[in-house]
Amino acid sequence: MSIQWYPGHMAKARRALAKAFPSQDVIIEVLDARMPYASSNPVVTALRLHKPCIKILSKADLADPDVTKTWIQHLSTSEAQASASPVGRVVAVPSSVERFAEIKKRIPELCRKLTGRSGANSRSIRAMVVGIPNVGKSTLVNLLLGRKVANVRNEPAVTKTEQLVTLDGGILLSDNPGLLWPDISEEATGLGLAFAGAISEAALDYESVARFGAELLLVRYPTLVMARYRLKELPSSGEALLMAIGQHRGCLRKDGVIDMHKASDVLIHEFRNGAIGRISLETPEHRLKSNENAATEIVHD
Ligand SMILES: Nc1nc2c(ncn2[C@@H]2O[C@H](COP(=O)(O)OP(=O)(O)OP(=O)(O)O)[C@@H](O)[C@H]2O)c(=O)[nH]1
Ligand SMILES: [Mg+2]
Repeated sequence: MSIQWYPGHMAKARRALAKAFPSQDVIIEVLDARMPYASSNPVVTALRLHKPCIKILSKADLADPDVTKTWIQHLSTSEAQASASPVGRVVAVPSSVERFAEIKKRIPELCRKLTGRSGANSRSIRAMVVGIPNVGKSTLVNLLLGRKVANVRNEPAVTKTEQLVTLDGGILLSDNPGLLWPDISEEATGLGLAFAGAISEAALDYESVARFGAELLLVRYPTLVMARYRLKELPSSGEALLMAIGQHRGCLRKDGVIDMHKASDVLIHEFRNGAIGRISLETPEHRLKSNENAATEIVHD
């Protein structure tokens, strides 16, 4: 499946990003802690080049804490590595509701450290908050500012235009519309983004997204799934899990057949709000492996 979802405002946002990047000192890329690789926009990586970057792993309260730790190590580069690395200096930081006080202090400090500017000099620092839709960019901007200036809602494409704010200490921060890339060609990436809520529901086949999520959960978190839906044995497929959820929750059509759309809705929403448990959809190891497999397939072709 190739998700072609690139509405007009996103094409405009991409052009704005390309124009604004050169004048920025720090890029703050907000990723989804449950899938930092799938939520990392290749357009941002390509435009950022060597500019210092803070990668915020947002919604870490919903992700598996051990997996988040491995992502933080995997994504961060030391000063020594940065000079030799094509991605430059990256500091990855987990963000979640319970860490908000720490984040409010740490991000301005990191902006000063990464740019080497402190005191009055830090007044001129420009930092740009970017990332996929619905990942928590505006929440972060409001948090850093200490009051609500940006609209926050649990749906993609809430922020439509760039919004500039000045933090205490003078850092100029910009909030931006969520950005996807024109052709999400890797199936697992598109379905993962959809499962987590970054792609508008109107652009998806809801049941395929739920089946994809169900299969992943069965492999990665069978115990959580069995406990949540009070299952005695593990369903043999994503489809079977959705049927079991439908049965457990009484999602039935008038003719008594399980309503797969409703069952899909239950799974998707309970994953998104953390009711099933703290779940990470990908680990650095599994991503590295799937990249190796893709490379091998290309060689064999
Ligand atoms: N659980 C949890 N939810 C969060 C966190 N940060 C943001 N959210 C929620 O995620 C949803 C989207 O937040 P926004 O800040 O509007 O996301 P955005 O990236 O600005 O979205 P767009 O402007 O649509 O691109 C809201 O329901 C927030 O409350 C977090 O750390 N943990
Ligand atoms: Mg926003």
